[in-house]
Formats: sequence, structure tokens, C-alpha cells
Amino acid sequence: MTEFEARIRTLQLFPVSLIPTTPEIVIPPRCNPGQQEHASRCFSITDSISKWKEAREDCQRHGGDLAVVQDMEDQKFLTNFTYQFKQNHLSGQVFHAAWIGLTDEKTENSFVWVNNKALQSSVTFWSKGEPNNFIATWDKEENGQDCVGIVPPDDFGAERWLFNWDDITCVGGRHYVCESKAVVS
Ligand SMILES: [Ca+2]
Ligand SMILES: [Ca+2]
Repeated sequence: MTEFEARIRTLQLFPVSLIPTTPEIVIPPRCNPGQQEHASRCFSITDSISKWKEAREDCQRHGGDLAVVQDMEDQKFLTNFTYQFKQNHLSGQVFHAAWIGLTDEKTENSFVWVNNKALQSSVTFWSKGEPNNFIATWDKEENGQDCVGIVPPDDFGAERWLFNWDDITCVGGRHYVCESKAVVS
């Protein structure tokens, strides 16, 4: 059936008055409820906290991985995303950081993303004085800090607001940001 024939058939089947003049265009969502789309990827942040490795496993169980900052637009998005989360969901609660998919657990001070890409200096957003691989007094094995989280700024748009990464001990409990590919229909 040609498109023309199909239209004629529709007109035969339905009274003209019932055919909407402006057909509603329904675009199916590319991300699941609770996720936010950015750059053809779906991002979510957890209410619960986990150690970095368990956070990563949870993201993978849901078909994704911890979030990767590929460029400045990603960093802007994730800063805004974690900032909004902190404002909207955690008033009165302490929000330290949200894990992202960056670690130097294999080789100290050699940071690698979960997609196995090395950290590029041009796409690096450390907070002042970070990464410092701080070794806590309880850290008997002196593992230091090998997993990276975004610490959202207190003020949106504050000076250096994009520079908010901190290396944190991997066994610390943090919220975490997962990403997965947006479903292209
Ligand atoms: Ca380290
Ligand atoms: Ca640190």
C-alpha cells in the first residue's frame, strides 16, 4: 500500500472530524526513568553509598559503568548533575562526593578511566591540592587514595566550580554516577 493509498484508507475508516489536525508526535524516551540524557548517554546518581569497586559493579549490573568525563561538556554536566542532586535530595544530609570511573589503583599517580583510556591533561578537573593520595592514620597498608569522586561546589558557578575532583580512599562509601548508552530507536 502506498502512502497515498494508506491516507485514503484512513479517511475511509475514520470520520474526518476525528482525525487530529496536528498529529501528536511521540518521541520514545532514550533513557530510563530516573536517568538524565547527555551526549547520547544516560546518567543516574544513587541515593545509596558504596565503595568504589562495588559502585562500579552495580553500574555494570545495570548495563553501564561508572561515568567517564570525555570532555569539558561532560564535566559541566556532571558538576551540575551532582550539584542539583545535592540540592534537591539531600537537604540537611552530608554529601561528600559522587564516584566517577577514574582510578590510579594499579599504578600510583597514573590515572585510568574505566574504559581503559588514560587521563588526558586537557580533560582534567582536580580540586586545588588534589590528587594528594592522602594516607589516613587508619590506613595501615598505606594504600592512600586511588579512586576519584566529584565534590559538587557549594555555589553554582563559583570560581573554579568545574575543578572539583578529589582522589578518595576506594573503600570509602560514596554516592556514585553511572552512565550507559542512550537507546537509539
Ligand atoms: Ca593514588
Ligand atoms: Ca585526595
